[in-house]
Amino acid sequence: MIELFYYPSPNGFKAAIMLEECELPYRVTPIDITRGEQFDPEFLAVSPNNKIPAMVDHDAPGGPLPLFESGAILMYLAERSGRFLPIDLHQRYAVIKWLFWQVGGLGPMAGQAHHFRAYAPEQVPYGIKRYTDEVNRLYGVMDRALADTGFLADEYSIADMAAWPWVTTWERQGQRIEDFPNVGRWYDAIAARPAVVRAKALGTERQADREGYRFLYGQTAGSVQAMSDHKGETHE
Ligand SMILES: N[C@@H](CCC(=O)N[C@@H](CS)C(=O)NCC(=O)O)C(=O)O
Repeated sequence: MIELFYYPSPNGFKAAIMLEECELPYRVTPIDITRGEQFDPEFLAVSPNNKIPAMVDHDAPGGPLPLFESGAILMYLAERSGRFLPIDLHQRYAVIKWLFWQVGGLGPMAGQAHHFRAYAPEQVPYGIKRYTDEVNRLYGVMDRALADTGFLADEYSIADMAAWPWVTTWERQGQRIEDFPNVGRWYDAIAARPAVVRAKALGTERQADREGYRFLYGQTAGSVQAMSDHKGETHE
C-alpha cells in the first residue's frame, strides 16, 4: 500500500490528484504543517526537507520506498502505474520539461507571491511587485504553450497535475485569469475531472493562523533541529 503524507495545500494536491488519477490504492497520513507536525522525527525520516507531500510505497519492488519532493513522487507514480508519462522519448521529455518548469518556477514563484501579498508581517512593495510580475510572466508562458494544445504536453500528464493546483489560487497571486484565456480553458477542463474533484475533497486548504505562522515562517537549520529534538522527546 502507498502511504501519502498529506496536507491540503497546492503541493499536497499534486500527489493526491495523481493517486486518484492512476487508481493505485493508497492511504493518507495527515501532517498538519500549521501545527508543526512536519518536524516530527518519524516524518523527517521520510521527508528530510520537512515539507509535504511525502510518500512511502510499502510494496515497492526491493522493499519500502520513501520519497519526498512532489516532482519525484509524480514521476514515481507514473512509472509505477504506467500512466500519465508517455514512453516515447519525445513525448516523455515534453512532459518532464514542463514538470521541472513547474517545480522550479511556477510553484516557488507563486509561493513567494502568496507570501508577500498575504502573509508577510510587513508590506514590502518591491517583494510584492517582483513576485506578482514573475508569476504574471509565467502565466503568459503557459498561455502561449496552451494556445495550440489542450494540455502542457499535448496529452493530459503529470505536468498538468503539477501546475494546476498552483493556478487554483490565481487571485491570491494577483493575477486575472481572464487575461490568460488558454490557461482558463485548461484550468476548467482539469477542474471537471472526477479524480481532481475527489482529490480536492481530501481537504480544503487551511489559512495558517498566527500560531501556524510560527511553524511555517522564519525556519532556520537550528530551529528545525530544535523542533525535531523537542518532538522526539515528547514521544518518548
Ligand atoms: N519543493 C517541494 C515543496 C513542498 C512544499 O513547499 N510544501 C509545503 C506545503 S505546500 C510545506 O510542507 N511546508 C511546510 C514547511 O515549510 O514547514 C515539493 O515540490 O514537494
